[in-house]
Amino acid sequence: MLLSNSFIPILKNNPSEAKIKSHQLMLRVGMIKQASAGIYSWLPLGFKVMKKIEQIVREEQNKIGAQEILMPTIQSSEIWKESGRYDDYGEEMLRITDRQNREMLYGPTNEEQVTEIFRSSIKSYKSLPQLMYHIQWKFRDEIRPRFGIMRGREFYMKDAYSFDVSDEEAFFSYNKFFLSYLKTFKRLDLTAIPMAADTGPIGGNLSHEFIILADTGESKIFTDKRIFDLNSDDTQLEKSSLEEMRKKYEQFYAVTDEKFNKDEFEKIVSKENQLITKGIEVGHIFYFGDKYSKPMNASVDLPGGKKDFVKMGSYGIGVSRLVGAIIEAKYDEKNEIMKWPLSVAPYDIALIPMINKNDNSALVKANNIYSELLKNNIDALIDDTDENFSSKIKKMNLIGAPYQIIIGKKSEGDLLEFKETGGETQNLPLNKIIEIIRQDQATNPDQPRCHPGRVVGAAT
Ligand code: 5CA
Repeated sequence: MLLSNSFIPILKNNPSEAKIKSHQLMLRVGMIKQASAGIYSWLPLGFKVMKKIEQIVREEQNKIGAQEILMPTIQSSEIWKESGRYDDYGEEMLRITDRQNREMLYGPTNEEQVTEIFRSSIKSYKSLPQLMYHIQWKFRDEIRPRFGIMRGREFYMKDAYSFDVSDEEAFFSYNKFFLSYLKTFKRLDLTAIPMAADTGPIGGNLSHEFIILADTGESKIFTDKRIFDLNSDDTQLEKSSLEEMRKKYEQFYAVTDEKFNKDEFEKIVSKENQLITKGIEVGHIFYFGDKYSKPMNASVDLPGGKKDFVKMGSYGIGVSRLVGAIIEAKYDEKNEIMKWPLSVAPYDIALIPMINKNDNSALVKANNIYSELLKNNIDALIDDTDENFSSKIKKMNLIGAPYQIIIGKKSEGDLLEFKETGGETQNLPLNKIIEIIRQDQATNPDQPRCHPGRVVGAAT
């Protein structure tokens, strides 16, 4: 893609209304544009990143056997009256009346809708478990929308729901999502810590928030540092292995402030292992048994002939929030350098030719490199504008493709000036560069790579 053809409206300076670095960068490089308070349009750069995150989330859901559906954004109030949440949800719910005077609402979450789908078809334990998810816009009329898409009113969420015959089976489902979340965040190059959490308006008594550390996060956390050394790499998708994995995490104290108890913390965690800091909640999982199935009468036949209400859990990931969370984790604000993880980068590599008025050769060379990269499934952005070199570099550092090639006087012959964004320059031939990027891609093999936009072969 040529920069001159892209809609990437970059601002010269940091927008003054943005208080945290993710919001600053997203406005600065034109990833989003505010439509009204807490509501945003997603422009090409931001949209591309969000869609790549969505795809990773989707693949990891599919791996645990969750089935993708799509429920509407607009729901009928009837089902919410059945569950009893229509009144409880309060002013965060955006209520709408249609022309027949029916009470509708813009869904803040989908427990009721999915329970209604389930109960109309599934009648027997034999069809269980069922795991279903969708990735859909939500609306919550947050009293204080802030930090851009981090706490929006409209936001994009992956929400999944599990249906099981017993508590034991339901914990198995819960643990599958627990593992799936650890793997999802790892593929996004984030360390997310599962923390015991309150259940709020979703309900139930078992819940974990997945938190990434960030000074600008809205969640206060209290934890044993050693939890950061854990990983879930050896976990198998079967009951005992998953239980073991969850126990491994739960052995360490890790809670958000709603669950915090100072005496307990100081008693359980040695001084040197105590960590009190802030973080961003990127996912939240809940087990709530028959909280919805009972009032909504979603029951199944059991093996012995009796009936029981199905046992449910729900599992959310803030897909749009993750765009900001990755920036909070990766953006070097001081030097104004963003380096996206390759798995979600809007472009894999930036080509920066030094063009002057009467010599087009660097751009021709950039186009040839572009075609070669494309053949290898590497998606490049060429800065074909005639701005000066330092402002080109500045711009590309903000856009954040994880690799850069500078095509200037020095790149005569086979060797190119190549670097990881923000890193040291190396002089390498193109085939070696391709090898490095291909290797990086291979650490994330499921990700479909190239989104070539407009092919530039014809440019001169
Ligand atoms: N039904 C449950 C699980 S599917 C649920 O709604 N959980 S939640 O309320 O915790 O939301 C799930 C995730 O959505 C959160 O962990 C957070 O990452 C994201 N999220 C929640 N509210 C917002 C918001 N206002 N703006 C952006 N992301 C949000």
